[in-house]
Amino acid sequence: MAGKTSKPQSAKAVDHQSPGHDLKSKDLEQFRVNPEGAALRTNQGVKISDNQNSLRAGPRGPSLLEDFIMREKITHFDHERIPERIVHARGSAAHGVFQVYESMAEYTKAGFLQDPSVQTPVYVRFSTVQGPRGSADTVRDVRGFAVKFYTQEGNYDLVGNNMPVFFIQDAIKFPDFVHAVKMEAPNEMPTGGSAHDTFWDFVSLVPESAHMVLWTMSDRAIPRSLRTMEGFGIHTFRFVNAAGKARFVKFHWRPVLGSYSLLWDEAQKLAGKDPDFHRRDLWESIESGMYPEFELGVQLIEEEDEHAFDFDLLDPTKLIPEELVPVKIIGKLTLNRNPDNFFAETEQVAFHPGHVVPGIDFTNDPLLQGRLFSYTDTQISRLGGPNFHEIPINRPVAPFHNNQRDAMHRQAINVGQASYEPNSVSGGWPAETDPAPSDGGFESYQERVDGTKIRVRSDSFADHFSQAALFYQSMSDVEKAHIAAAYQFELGKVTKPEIRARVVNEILAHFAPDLAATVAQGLGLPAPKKATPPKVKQPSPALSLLNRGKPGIKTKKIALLAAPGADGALLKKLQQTLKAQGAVPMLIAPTLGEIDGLTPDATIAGLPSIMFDAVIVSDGAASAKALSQSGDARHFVLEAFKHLKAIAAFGAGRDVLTAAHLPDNADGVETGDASKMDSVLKAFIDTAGQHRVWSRAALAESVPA
Ligand code: HDE
Repeated sequence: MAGKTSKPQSAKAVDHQSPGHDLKSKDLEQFRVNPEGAALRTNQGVKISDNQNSLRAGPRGPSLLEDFIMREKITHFDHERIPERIVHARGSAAHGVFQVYESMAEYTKAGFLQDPSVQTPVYVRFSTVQGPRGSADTVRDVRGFAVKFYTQEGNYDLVGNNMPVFFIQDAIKFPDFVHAVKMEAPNEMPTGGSAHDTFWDFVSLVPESAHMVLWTMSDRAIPRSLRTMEGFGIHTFRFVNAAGKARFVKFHWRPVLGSYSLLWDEAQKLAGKDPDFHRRDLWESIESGMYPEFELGVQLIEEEDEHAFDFDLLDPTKLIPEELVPVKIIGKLTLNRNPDNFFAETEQVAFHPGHVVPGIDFTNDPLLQGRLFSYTDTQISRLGGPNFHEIPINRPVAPFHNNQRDAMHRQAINVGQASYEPNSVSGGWPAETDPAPSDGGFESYQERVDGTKIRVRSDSFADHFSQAALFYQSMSDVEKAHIAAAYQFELGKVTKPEIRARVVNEILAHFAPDLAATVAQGLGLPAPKKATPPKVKQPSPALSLLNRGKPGIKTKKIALLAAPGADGALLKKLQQTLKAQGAVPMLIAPTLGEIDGLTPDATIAGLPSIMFDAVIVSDGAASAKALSQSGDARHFVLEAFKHLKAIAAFGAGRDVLTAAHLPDNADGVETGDASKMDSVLKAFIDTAGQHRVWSRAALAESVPA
C-alpha cells in the first residue's frame, strides 16, 4: 500500500526509458559516420576489404588466429541458433489488424474491444505442437493459434489451439504428456508424428485424454491450410466490465473462408513433396493480397450459471456445445503483412497466456494456472534472459515504465537515481495508477477463494467419456470413417500389442463401441470388451467439419492441366473466368515450355495434384495425346479423383480421363466440348466450391493413386 499512499502529486511523469529522454549517450550521435552505401563492415564498424579469404601465413600456409574479421564472423555464426520451443517449435506467422464489430463495453472494459473504428495491430503465429522446427507442416497434430494484440493498454496474448479442448486437466501432467508425444528418446523417431508407442502408452493410461485424442484422430488435425482452420482459447476466461461485473468467456476464431481439412493420404504425401505446404500457402496468400481473415467469437456465461452444465467450466477437456451457448461474433482479424525476418519476428516472438489487459481475467482452470507460470520461464532460457520484452516483436506499443533493471542483453538505458518505489528522488515516478477505466490500472477480479490446501482432482472433472461420445456421435459418416482409419493407422505403428488392446478396451469401448469394434477388427484384435458408453442427449452438429465449410471457390487453387497443342484461347478464357471469381488458376504442364503463347506456372512434377483443390484438363488433340501417354499426368487426374476433387475435361481432354481408367459418370466430373465451356465450368465451379465430392468416396477407394 506504500505506493498508493505516497502517490506523487505531480502529474508529470518522467520517461525513464524512452529514447526521447535526454540520454548522455545521445552525445555520440554527433560523431556517427554516414553508413556510406552498402560497405561491408565488422560489428565494430571497420570496413572489410576481403570477404573471400581468411588471413594466413602465405597462400598455402596455416590460418592465423589474429584474423579478427573471420573470428567475429564465425563466432557470430556459431551462436545463430537459439533453443527451439519445446512444444510448438514449427511455426509460421504474420502481422495484421483486429477490429471489433461493435462495442463490447457491456461485457468487458478491455480498451481494444470498445470502439469499432479502432484497429489494433496483431502478430499471429500458427504452429504444430510436437514436431521439431524442421518437421513437415501437414502431420497429424494439434495446431497452435497464438495472437498477440498490441493494444494501447499493453499486450494481450490469446494463446490458443485449433481444437477447443486439451489432453490433460492439470498442468502437472504436461511434461509427461509432452515427453510421451514427442519423438522417442532412444532414436528421435518419428519426426512430428504421434503414431508411436510412448504417445499411445500414455493416452491409453490417461482416460482424461480420450476426448482430445479423438479430436486429433479427426480431420481437424490435418487442416487444408492455416487460413481455413478454427482457433480456440480452450480455457474458460473472464470478461470484466467497467462496473466490475464479470462473466465467463470462451474464445473462438472462425476463418471467414470456412473450415476445411486435407485427406490423410494428401497430408502424408504433402509432408514429402512440400513440407512447407501450410507455411507457403500463408505466405503466398498474403503476398498476393488474399488476406486471411478470422472472426472472433465469444461464448458468454453468466457467473450464476457456473454450475448449470453437466461438466465443469474449469475442466479444459470439455467444450461448451454451441447449441447450449451460441457463439457471438464480435470482430475480425485480418492478416495483411508477412514478416520481414523469420528469426527476428516469428522465432523470437514470445507469447504468454498471462499477458492480459484490464477487462480480461483468469479462472481457476488448473491447466491455465500452470501455464501462467510456464511461459515466462521458457522465454528466459529460449531468448536468453528476462529482457525478451525488449525484442522489437515483443515490445508493447504502450510504454513500459518500471523499476526493473539490467540483466542479459538489456537495451534500455535507464536514467535517474531511483530504481525503487516508493522514492522521493525521482518525484515518486513511476507510480501506480488507479484501476481501469478511471486510470487504466489492472485490477484482478476479486474472486472469493476459500479452501483446504490439498492435492486432489475435483470430482466434477471425473467424467472423461461423455464429451468424447458427444463429439463422435456428432460426426458425419465420412468423418467417422476417417477417425476409425486414423486410429487404425496410428495404432498399427505401435509395436506393443498390449498398448493397442488397452486403447481399444479401456478407452474407445467406453465412449464409442462401434468405433472400438472397427478399430479392433482393423488391428486383428478380438472384439472389444463390453462397456456402457454414456448416453448423448443431443448431438452437436456444429462440431462436424462438414457443417463448417462455406461454399465458394475464392482463393481455391485450380490446376489447368495442359501440354503443347492445348487450346490457348480456351485456357486464357478459363484463367480469366476463374480469376474473376477469386480462384487461383495455374497452368500445369509436363515442361515449362510455352503452350500456345502461354507459359506454364509449374510442371506436373513440381506441383502435383495434391497441391490443388480442383483440376481442369484442357482441350487440344496433341495435348490430350501427350498427357494420356504420360504416367505423371494420368496419376495427376487419378489422384485428384481419389482425393474427391472436382474435375472437368474439355473436348479431347476427356481422353486423358479415359486413359487414366477413371470410372465413367462419376460424381463431380464434368465434361463437354469447348463450345459448352460456360455450362461445364459452372457445374465444375459449383462442385469445386463444395471443397470435396463426398458422394464419390466409396468409388474413389478402388482407384489406385
Ligand atoms: Fe503451451 N507452451 N503449454 N499450450 N502453447 C508453449 O511456450 C505449456 C497449452 C500454446 O507460437 C511454450 O514460448 C504448459 C494449452 C501455443 O510461440 C511453453 C501447458 C494451449 C504455443 C508452453 C501448455 C497451449 C505454446 C513453448 C500446460 C492451448 C506456441 C514455447 C499447463 C490453449 C506459442 C513457448 C508460439 C507454447 C507451456 C498447454 C497453446 C513451454 C506448461 C492448453 C499456441 O511455455
